[in-house]
Amino acid sequence: MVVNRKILTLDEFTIQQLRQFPTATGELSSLLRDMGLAAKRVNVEVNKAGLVDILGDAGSINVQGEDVKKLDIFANNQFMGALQHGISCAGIGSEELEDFVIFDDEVSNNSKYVVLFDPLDGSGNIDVNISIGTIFSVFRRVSPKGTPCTKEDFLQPGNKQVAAGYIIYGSSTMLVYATKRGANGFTLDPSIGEFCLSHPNIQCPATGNFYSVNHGYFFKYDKGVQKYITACQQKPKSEGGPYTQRYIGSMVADVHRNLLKGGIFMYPGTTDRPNGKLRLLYECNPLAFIVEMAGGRATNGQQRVLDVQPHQLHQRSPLFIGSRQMMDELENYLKETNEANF
Ligand code: P6P
Repeated sequence: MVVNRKILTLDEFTIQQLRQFPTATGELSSLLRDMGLAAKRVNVEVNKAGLVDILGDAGSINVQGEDVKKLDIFANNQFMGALQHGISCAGIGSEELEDFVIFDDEVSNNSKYVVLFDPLDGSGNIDVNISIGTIFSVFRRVSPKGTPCTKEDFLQPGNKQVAAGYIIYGSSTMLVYATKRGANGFTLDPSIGEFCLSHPNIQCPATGNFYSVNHGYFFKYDKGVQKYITACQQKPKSEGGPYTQRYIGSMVADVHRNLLKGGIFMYPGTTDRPNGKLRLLYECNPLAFIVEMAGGRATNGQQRVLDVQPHQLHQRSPLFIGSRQMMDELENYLKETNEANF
């Protein structure tokens, strides 16, 4: 019987990667499988969120007499639970939780990694059926194995990430993750309940004609950002212009489209929020890692996102991320107005 080895599941892919490194312990493969399992459970709930009237709104009791949790709390508990009951993670940081969670049990204290995640980014879009996402970042701990993980394990610059990924709950559900060996995409096949390799070795096109930004804040952006946005609108036809503005208010979806088709996503600082809205540790860093591994770039308007030294779990950062040539052009406008020391 010929086994179709072309369609690799996430588990088969991570094990295949593991086999290429005989000294590897398999903990990272196991961690990625844990994330995939939690993602499948979240996917079930996200897909029936539209039935909330039947299932009961968050905070109510559903027909089975169970507490209905807000979907982002549900998602947080799924990812935290999968990691805590696995063998690879010593602790987590989450957009949903005030402080780091140090698992502090014998297996976790001997685990190699810590994970930061936004369990359900863009969850405000659920009730209007717009794609949403989970974003995660994986670091090798710097504290000694055999002891509880510490804050320092989480507050490492993004260039120390071992892996990063996102799940997009959209027209199909996809898990995209990157290691230093590249970025790969897996689409959930509901008929077998497995993520299957659908986008091997993702390469972000060097340029594109999508630009993603909230135009409502235009007059609150720095002059260099305003000049770049205007340049996108005035691109001559000969340069693929005018560019198309695509911004759906769900960063994972916008970044995913730009990663595959080419484009730039911007969440700049503004006069009233100079550090912008997005969080460095579990939104900017992981997406920056993935896009850079696929050949793109990511900065905070002043420096490479992955070189920023974090100081606290929920700190914010401006974010400019996408195709290399579009990022280079943006950089020229920011430099022109002396707003960047790239
Ligand atoms: P604004 C969702 O809340 C989110 O964090 C990102 O997914 C999205 O790109 C951004 O905020 C939208 O923010 O201020 O433009 O509505």
